Amino acid sequence: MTVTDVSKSAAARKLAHRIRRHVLDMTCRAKSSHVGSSFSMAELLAVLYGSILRVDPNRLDWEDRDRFILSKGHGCAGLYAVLAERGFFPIEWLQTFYQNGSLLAGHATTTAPGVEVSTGSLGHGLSIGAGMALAAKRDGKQHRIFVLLSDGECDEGSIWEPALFAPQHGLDNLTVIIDYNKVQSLAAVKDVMDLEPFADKWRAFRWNVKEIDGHDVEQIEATLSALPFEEGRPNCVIAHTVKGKGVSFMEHTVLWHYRSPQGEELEAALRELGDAEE
Ligand SMILES: Cc1ncc(C[n+]2csc(CCOP(=O)(O)OP(=O)(O)O)c2C)c(N)n1
Repeated sequence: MTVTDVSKSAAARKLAHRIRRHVLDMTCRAKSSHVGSSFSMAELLAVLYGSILRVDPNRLDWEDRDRFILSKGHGCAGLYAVLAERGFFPIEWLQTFYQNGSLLAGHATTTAPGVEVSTGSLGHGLSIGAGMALAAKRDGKQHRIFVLLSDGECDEGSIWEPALFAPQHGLDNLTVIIDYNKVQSLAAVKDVMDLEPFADKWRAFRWNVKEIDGHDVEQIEATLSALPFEEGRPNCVIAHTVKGKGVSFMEHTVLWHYRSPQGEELEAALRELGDAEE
């Protein structure tokens, strides 16, 4: 590993930490949540926005920018946090999250600068991303499309239709990343609609699949830097994660899918996460 790699990883870890601190503050202030959903993808967002995505906060309509779609739009607190950190809008705006009149709505909404697609009705981001990827190919463009799905989301919407469509059209400019935290809103994924053998399903649909630890910034960086994995095939990254990652009593729990951290629980979470500047 080079010195640059080490400092890149340290920066990604720090950014993930700052995302979690913002999300805790935002969901407490708004008395709303999806805190666990944001925590499970903090490292994925940190690496994507830290070093992978070719985006420019000063040129929102740059035609050749990469497109990122947070299909699991209920996790928008994490997305808004990373966009603010990357300078798409002032950090102070995060304090308005989920409040009347705010540009930062309770599900990912394009009123927030940098949000490409409004999402929240689960199961649609991959269809939109596949369409964008096909359009980019036909226009001879080099930009890439990234779609972040949640695992429970794969039970619904139109996930499996673009899963068929993308290989048919050789969309190697399309990458689906799945935040596989094994917990959905009311129960464990395996008890509601088991996805296993999950990687084999995507392979059977002719995607090139990599499985990674979704909290290991070096693995995320190495994997997403190697895109496309294979010419002519769409890319699938199954990121094994922990719902609520970073705060022990939130980890792996259904309770913290939608619970606002308040009082002693907030204090305890803050103690565990530690200082945002460290
Ligand atoms: C079409 C649709 N149905 C139901 C919901 C309500 N809902 C919100 S989050 C969620 C599931 C959350 O679990 P998962 O998809 O695994 O996401 P995670 O938060 O664990 O990343 C559901 C069913 C929705 N947003 N959209």
